[in-house]
Amino acid sequence: MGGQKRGALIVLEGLDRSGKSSQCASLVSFLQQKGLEAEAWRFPDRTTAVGTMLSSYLTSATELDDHAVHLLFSANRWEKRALLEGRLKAGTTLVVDRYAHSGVAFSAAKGLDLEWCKAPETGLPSPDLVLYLNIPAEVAAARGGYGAERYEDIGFQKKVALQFELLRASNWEVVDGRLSFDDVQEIVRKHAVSAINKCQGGRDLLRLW
Ligand code: FDM
Ligand code: MG
Repeated sequence: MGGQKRGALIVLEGLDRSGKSSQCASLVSFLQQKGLEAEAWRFPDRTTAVGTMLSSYLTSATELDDHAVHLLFSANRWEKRALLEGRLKAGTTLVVDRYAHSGVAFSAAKGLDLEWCKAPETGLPSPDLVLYLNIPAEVAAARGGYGAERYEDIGFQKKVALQFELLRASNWEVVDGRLSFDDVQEIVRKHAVSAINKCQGGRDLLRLW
């Protein structure tokens, strides 16, 4: 074959304060130290025009209809799609802090129909691996408390956790987020390396859902 081997799309998901951001950063450094091409990504990407609208919604500077904001979160992924696919095809592994699963879980937790929430994400690149950092909402909240952003509330996070459970699929690995940072890190690394090897072995890039 001889073509360039693609990178893996690895997504970390979980409730707020489940440890996603620190584990993403740690995984990217680990992969880079192994000599692999790897980049840290996150959604929402607040640097774009759509991302600016999302950021002001999340800080409650603005109000938006639940459906409208759902579509903006999705648009924020679609506007990065070409770049994301280009990176993967060039051989770079992307470690992404939240993706379409957060999009669906947070909106469905507000009461929007699950299938309606999934529809705009249809056709986006499917993660090769979703690492779900599983943590009870109470434990997450006790970790230094939440900030002041919208959704940072135990009652709401419990609803989000129920929606995440409905999205679990065969490309998910559920990791116990109550383990120590080092223990979670070890499990995350093991699954990530295995996913990268499968992609280098020619695994096709699939589409949601
Ligand atoms: N969030 C995140 C959504 O509601 N929909 C989405 O599609 C995404 C990606 O935005 F409360 C929510 C989840 C979280 C908030 O995310 C901001 P960060 O990771 O805390 O910046
Ligand atoms: Mg947050």
